[in-house]
Amino acid sequence: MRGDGGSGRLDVDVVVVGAGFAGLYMLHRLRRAGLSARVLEAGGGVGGTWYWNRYPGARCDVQSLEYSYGFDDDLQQNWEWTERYATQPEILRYLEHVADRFDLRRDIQCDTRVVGAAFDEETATWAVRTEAGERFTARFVVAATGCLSAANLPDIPGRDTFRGPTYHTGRWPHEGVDFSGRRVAVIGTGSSAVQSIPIIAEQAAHLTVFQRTATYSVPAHNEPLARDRQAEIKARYAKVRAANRQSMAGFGALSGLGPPQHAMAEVDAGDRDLLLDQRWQEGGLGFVAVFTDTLAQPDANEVAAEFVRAKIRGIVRDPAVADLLTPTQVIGCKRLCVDSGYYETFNRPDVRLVDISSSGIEAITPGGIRANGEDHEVDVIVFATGFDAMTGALSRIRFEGVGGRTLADAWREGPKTYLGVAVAGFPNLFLITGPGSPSVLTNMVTSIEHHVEWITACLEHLRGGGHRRIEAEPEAVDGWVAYVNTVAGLTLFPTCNSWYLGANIPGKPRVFMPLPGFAPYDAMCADVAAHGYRGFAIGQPGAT
Ligand code: N01
Repeated sequence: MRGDGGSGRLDVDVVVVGAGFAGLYMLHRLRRAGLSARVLEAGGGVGGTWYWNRYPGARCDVQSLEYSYGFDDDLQQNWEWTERYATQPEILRYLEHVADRFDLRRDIQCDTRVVGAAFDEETATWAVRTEAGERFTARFVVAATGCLSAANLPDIPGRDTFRGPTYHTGRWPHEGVDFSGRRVAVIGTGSSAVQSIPIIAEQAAHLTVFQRTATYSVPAHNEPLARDRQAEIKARYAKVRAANRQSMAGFGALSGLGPPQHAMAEVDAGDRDLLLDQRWQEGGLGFVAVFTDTLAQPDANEVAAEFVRAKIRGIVRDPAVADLLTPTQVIGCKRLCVDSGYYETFNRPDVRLVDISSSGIEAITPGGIRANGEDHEVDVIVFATGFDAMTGALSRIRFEGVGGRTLADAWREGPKTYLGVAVAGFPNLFLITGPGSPSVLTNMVTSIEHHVEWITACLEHLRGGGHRRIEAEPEAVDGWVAYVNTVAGLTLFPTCNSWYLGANIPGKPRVFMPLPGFAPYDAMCADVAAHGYRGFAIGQPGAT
């Protein structure tokens, strides 16, 4: 299977980079289409996000019965989920089961980090390089690299002088971490922090949380999944999956409350709290679906935001701490968090919240963290500081397209794609859930299945026509980037410093990267395919 250093002979039809939800399903579909493939995975096993993110409390914010593959009815009928929201170990077991069930492992090479890929215009092939110096030649490359896989470890002065252990939530040690008797610092208050803080607080001698921006969190109301509830959903699984595929976010079919019915202004003031309370009681990400315009109209958003702020003030006993925990930005602008006892944790006498909103962390010292002129002595630091989202994993690979231009250069002012799957100047390269697609604003599994199926159909189309080359046209890319900006501009998403905008990474161009709305998007992709892959140049130049 190993490459021969560029003689033009193909090792495989397709190299897939990454063996998470996207890479596993991509491999399965490629095989079924009769194409040969090799999956190259940096991790020591399959699972992607669920291989790396082993921090305490890690679980999915989308319900298990929705956050799972729908492509195989036997699989979805046979697999038994144990909780409403699955834990990281359970999701990893599921993905390992999928790898075994479909005999995928023989084409997956783990511990193999892809560092570069160069397109050869003469042969219309990619030469893929790994960190260990292996080379693979393939007609196509599919980047199944994940939207949230490049960990962001902020460059805080003195970071490497700390004398105790440090951990990033997205690179958690497999053997786990014992916090008992330790003084722990957590930096960050996004989803990973919100999930891990209550559990770390239970174990640690003392916990200090460093908060730059207060976060909105809605209760998960996680619980064991009753057998009869699971059986009832499985009996109508096809309908559940179909409903999610026609929804804005790729999930929500299990909600007893359904999609939003009314704009905020259409609801009597007295009924608004009732609707909000129903969503709060149901819990989870569906909270923002309370009004049709929660994410579009400032007034509607403020009503939902103020409801959560009142909840925070009701839960947190110390008014000064409650104040610090109360967010001021638009709700849903940064990804909503889902928790089990997050705000309650700050009622513990052994937990302290440190506000670093005005001047950040001054320094990490050998003995702890300095902020606001105060030294906080700690034994362990947990970086819950997120990811270089959507573009980070791609830009860490040196993709060289037509004329040797790198992807990093092509995206210097922000990512530019067509449909979120293709890039002008990078023929035969496909992105799964790339920037410009709904991806992180949806149930990732719904978006992944959609892209994998679309890419597979495209490859079959090329083979049917005897074509060896496909490339997004620059005009199509420009049109798509403009469209994504227009849609994002109709929402409140661009109004805060979120990772959706790249705002968490110093120097990263500020561009709203995902496209809001799954349902109209999938129809647009189908339309492009139905019109002979409109916006793509197929079979030229040089190679048909
Ligand atoms: O990362 P984040 P995450 N100094 O970027 C702070 C998905 N996910 O790993 O908001 C001090 O959300 C940063 O502060 P600010 C989900 O899509 C899903 O928690 O930038 N602080 C923020 O508080 C999620 O959105 C699930 O001001 C710094 C935090 O660190 C995404 O992954 C679970 C800092 C980072 O929060 C990322 O979540 C977990 C600095 N220099 C994650 N730099 C489930 O489905 C950053 N921060 C369960």
